[in-house]
Amino acid sequence: MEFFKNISKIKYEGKDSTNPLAFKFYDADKVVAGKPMREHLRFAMSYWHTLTGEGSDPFGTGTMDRPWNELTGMEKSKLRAEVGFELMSKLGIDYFCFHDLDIAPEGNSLKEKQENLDEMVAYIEELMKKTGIKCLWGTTNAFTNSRFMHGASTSPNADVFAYAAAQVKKAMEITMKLGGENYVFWGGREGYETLLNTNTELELDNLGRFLQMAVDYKAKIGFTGQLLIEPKPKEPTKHQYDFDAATVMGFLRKYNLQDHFKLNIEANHATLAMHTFEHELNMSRINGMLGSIDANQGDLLLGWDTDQFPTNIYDATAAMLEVLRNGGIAPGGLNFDSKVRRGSFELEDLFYAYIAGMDTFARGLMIADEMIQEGFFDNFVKERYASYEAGIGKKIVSGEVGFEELEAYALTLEEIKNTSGRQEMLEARFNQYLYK
Ligand code: XUL
Ligand code: CO
Repeated sequence: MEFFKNISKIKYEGKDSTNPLAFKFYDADKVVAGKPMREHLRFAMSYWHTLTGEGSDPFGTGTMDRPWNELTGMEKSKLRAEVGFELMSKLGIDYFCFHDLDIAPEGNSLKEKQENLDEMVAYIEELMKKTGIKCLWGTTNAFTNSRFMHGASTSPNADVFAYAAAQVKKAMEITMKLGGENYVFWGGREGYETLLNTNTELELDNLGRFLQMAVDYKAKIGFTGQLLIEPKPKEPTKHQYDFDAATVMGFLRKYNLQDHFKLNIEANHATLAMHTFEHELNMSRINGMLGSIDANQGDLLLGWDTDQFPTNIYDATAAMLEVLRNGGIAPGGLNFDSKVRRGSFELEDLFYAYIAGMDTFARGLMIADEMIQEGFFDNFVKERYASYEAGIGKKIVSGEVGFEELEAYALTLEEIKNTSGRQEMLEARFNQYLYK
């Protein structure tokens, strides 16, 4: 059955096209920096926002007009899958990401949930075969059900820890079955509200134990996907343990897990942590930990996770500079952890949203490539640190000197000369690339 009857495969028509159902910049097979755009960007559909999001908010019920609205149970899950695969095929999106709870109903027991998942995995496998669409990552939802009110692996209740473990075990198995290239841990409710009722030390140790169990089980079943942690500073809890990239990397080192995980950086989580998106990507990259990207954007006037489709080319360019400097993002990709606005309730709005997001990152990729080719910014930075390439700077970097030698050297200095950081000149130059 075809659900988007009036929409055919979205084509690239170039930047002057006025057709809202065409790409202006994303030309999947066009080679940029040595490989096709689709291989740089590895776009993925988020199953949750796209297929299970209803458009409800704290003040109102769902608004989304969806063909499955009247259905329940497995029937609803199957229809969602079919619509999702048609959407991806028509948009030319090669991957999807999912939580276990997105693809199958929870059922009345853990056993029933597992059976529902098995049935839906078989169903989705067929759709994958038919369309050639692949799984970028899977994860578990250990935050919606009320049993997770105090967290999952950081819950004060050991039964909840055990239940969450059973969920991750199954979610990892089905991700493997679907050929998932990564498995994500986003900290759900792993955080706390008040120290008056919280043993943070035990909770963090338990989180470390839980992730070690995941590493062990991954090895046991021979799952070869990359494990990813997705930092977020707040929401739903006041203090999320996986605050930002730096916090997560420190945590992983403390529990000796650093070789088994990389980071899934989400743009709106970065801005909630008062960082730029590119800061989080950069911190991950320079530590060899950049694994994947949840591409969205927040509203800087609001303090919560609005998960909007990304349309800001400035930010996308800065992000793609980091991705290119990382030598790419595979086996990770660029998942649109983004949802249409509550008022954009029609099915075709999903197309406009994905087209906007895909074009934004395609344009960002092209501009970032040009910047790297021309080398203006790289040369500026290299020049700025030139004092470390000779003389005393070289000795500092190579570890040849300590405080005593540096004091002796400093005593010989008559004048210290600095040069301008030229921030405004650089920002103007950045704009010139954007508006070419
Ligand atoms: C929540 C969030 C999640 C993760 C997957 O803020 O970003 O959707 O990406 O659990
Ligand atoms: Co996310």
